[in-house]
Amino acid sequence: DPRQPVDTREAEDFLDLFHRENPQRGDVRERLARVVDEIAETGTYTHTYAELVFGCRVAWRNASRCIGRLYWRSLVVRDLRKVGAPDEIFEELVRHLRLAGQRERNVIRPVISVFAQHVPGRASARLWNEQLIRYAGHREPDGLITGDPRNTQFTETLQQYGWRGKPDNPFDVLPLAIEGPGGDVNLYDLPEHAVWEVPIEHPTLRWFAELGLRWHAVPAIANMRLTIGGVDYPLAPFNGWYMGTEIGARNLADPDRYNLLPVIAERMGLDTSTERSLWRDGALLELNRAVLWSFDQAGARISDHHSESERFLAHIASEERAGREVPADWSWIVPPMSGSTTGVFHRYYHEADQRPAFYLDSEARD
Ligand code: HEM
Ligand code: NRG
Repeated sequence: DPRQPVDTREAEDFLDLFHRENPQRGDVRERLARVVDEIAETGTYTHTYAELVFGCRVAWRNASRCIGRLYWRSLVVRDLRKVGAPDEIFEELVRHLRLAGQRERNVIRPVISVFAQHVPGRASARLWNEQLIRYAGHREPDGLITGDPRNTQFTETLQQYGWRGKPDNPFDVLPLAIEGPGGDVNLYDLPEHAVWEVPIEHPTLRWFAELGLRWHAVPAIANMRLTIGGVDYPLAPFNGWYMGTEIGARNLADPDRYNLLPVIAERMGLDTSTERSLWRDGALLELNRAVLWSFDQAGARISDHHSESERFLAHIASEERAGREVPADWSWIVPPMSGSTTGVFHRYYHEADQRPAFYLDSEARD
């Protein structure tokens, strides 16, 4: 219920955690007493900047599907809690992308932008996009899809609001759809300078570039609700950098995404008449080598699944030294190719739903 006041116990749990891990912040009881008063008066409370930063970093630390958590302390937190108008939100999302992916310096940094918190009984602006950068799925008259089939429905929704895009471009960047608190919807095209893209080529297979593949350098998830100490932040897009398999073993390879393995296997001259030639596996390998090589060429940070697995195991070890268990979901942590060649495959994990956290917003449009 969006009119429910903040749960005081959740606020207490969070403030306890914050003060336990940051003893220099003084006595929790004083702060808690003021927060309880604020909730009684207004139904919610306002985090201090230090609480907000800590809350965002711990939400990442608690993301049980994320293999990239070793660097949770380095998350850059942008405090945009005063920003609520669609035009200003768009401007700040462009700034987020510019700060997160700095093409001229070959830098990708983990960043989160935290917009206005939810206030009981009050509507706030919403972003409909799943990620800040996604490619359209244009349905052609014959039913085939140009682009990313994952986004076909969302593309059609945008078309109902007058967007056209470039229907022959399989990598047609979608506009941002921002719904104001009054229910009006505004579409915004991202400027080119905010969208860093990497053309995909292969280190030895010359024909690979002819496939015309590309992917964006920065994955920026925009449809997850951040919850800290009972307070919800419905708009808090965040990004890190890619692990190669997300692009090479899923986005470009899945049968219901770009489905490129048959095309690549054909070009490689593999025997696609029988599964036992392992043509899918052969094509998958070369596609993933191409993704890593191309991002390296472009100076766009990307991790490979072997190194990222080792880093994640190091993260577990360092968290355990700090007296904390690491919640993790095996089925998301294990990479989608060559699972058993990575260390993360050969063990089980602590499964727990800990807060602060990111949750998929079930109200997000698709
Ligand atoms: C999921 C890697 C940064 C939060 C994932 C996944 C990977 C990954 C491989 C699984 C995605 C999938 O299978 O679709 C990384 C890497 C990062 C990074 C290499 C580099 C720094 C971050 C940051 C945050 C974050 C900065 C938040 C502040 C999450 C969350 C999920 C996730 C919430 C689950 C998404 C879902 O449920 O759909 N990450 N991540 N990650 N990551 Fe990270
Ligand atoms: N698989 C999705 C992105 C999910 C999150 N992955 C990250 N997150 N690397 C895709 O676009 O392929 N991150 O914040 O870096």
